[in-house]
Amino acid sequence: MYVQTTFALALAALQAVSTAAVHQRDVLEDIQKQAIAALNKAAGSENAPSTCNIFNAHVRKDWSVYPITIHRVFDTCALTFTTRATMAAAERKSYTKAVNCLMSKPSMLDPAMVPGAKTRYDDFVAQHINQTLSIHGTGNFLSWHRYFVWSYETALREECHYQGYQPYWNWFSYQSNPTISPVFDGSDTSMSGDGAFVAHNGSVGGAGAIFLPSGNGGGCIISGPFRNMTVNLGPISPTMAGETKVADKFAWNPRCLKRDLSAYTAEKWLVPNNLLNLTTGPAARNIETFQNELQGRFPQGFLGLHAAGHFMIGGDAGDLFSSPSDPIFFASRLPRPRLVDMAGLASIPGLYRGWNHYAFQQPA
Ligand SMILES: [Cu+2]
Repeated sequence: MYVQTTFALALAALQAVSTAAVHQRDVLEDIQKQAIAALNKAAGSENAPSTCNIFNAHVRKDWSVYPITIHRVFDTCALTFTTRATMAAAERKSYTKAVNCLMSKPSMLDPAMVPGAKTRYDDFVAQHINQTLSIHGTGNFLSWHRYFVWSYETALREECHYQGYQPYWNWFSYQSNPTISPVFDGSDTSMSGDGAFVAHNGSVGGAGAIFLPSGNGGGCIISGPFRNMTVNLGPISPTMAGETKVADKFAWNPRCLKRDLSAYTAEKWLVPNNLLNLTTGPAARNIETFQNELQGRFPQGFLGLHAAGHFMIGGDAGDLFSSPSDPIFFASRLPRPRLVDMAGLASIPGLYRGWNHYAFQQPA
């Protein structure tokens, strides 16, 4: 098939590039160029979807650099992509303003059932908490989170007049120092910075199997748009040393948002070799190996890209249940569908059945 042949050639070329060379840019860019070409080709075919295609798909932009992003949303318009679309400062501010707006609106949940949900933002945290045990380590892990992000994006747009789409945080940038990333530099155009320094003995990830040393934070966020944010739910499964579990999973536990940004986690697991393994290497052989590699092999000390994304942020983001308490959660979900889409195009037979007929739709 044309697409597979094209990808085979592109991937062979990509794998021949040294890690050091690809590290300087978006490591999926070469694969993605092929994907966009294939999408254009599909869009011109008689089987192209008429209601959602490369011409009318929503654009989700990268917060900072490495601007090419391609992924899709699960619901109405099935394809979402960006092409050299980096968020301008004003766009970043309008996004964080909308998130703060969601945090200022009252919860729509029944307070008798979820007493800790005080705001509309909390409703999303509560939803994740409620379903945690059936949406992680399971076959619906990726599709559920895709839908979750779409729901949140829709709430920002419809309830808080946000004009844009959910921004994307590229895991594979600023690994050696996330605090200087435009995402985390603490400026007014960031997603807020690190937590204040609080001496503590690291965190434990990988279902308690993997020790992660402390970064330079650990305390409350003190800069950027979310510096005054109140977290109402959790922690339910705290991972940072010194944190105490809340009595009930829906209890009200108002406190500041904490982070402990970690270069250790990013440099160890969010690296090109792991990414290539998932998209073109042995892990892309089938959906089972893909999911296992993405979600980690904890007994072997391999945190995996998903958990590494959580622990690059640390603090509240390390909690399996209440991690959406940190607003970066939603931007942090987007590298995964992007990886799935690339792997689906490149390596995993049947992940997207019948390319010409379904063009990026998931298998039933
Ligand atoms: Cu989750």
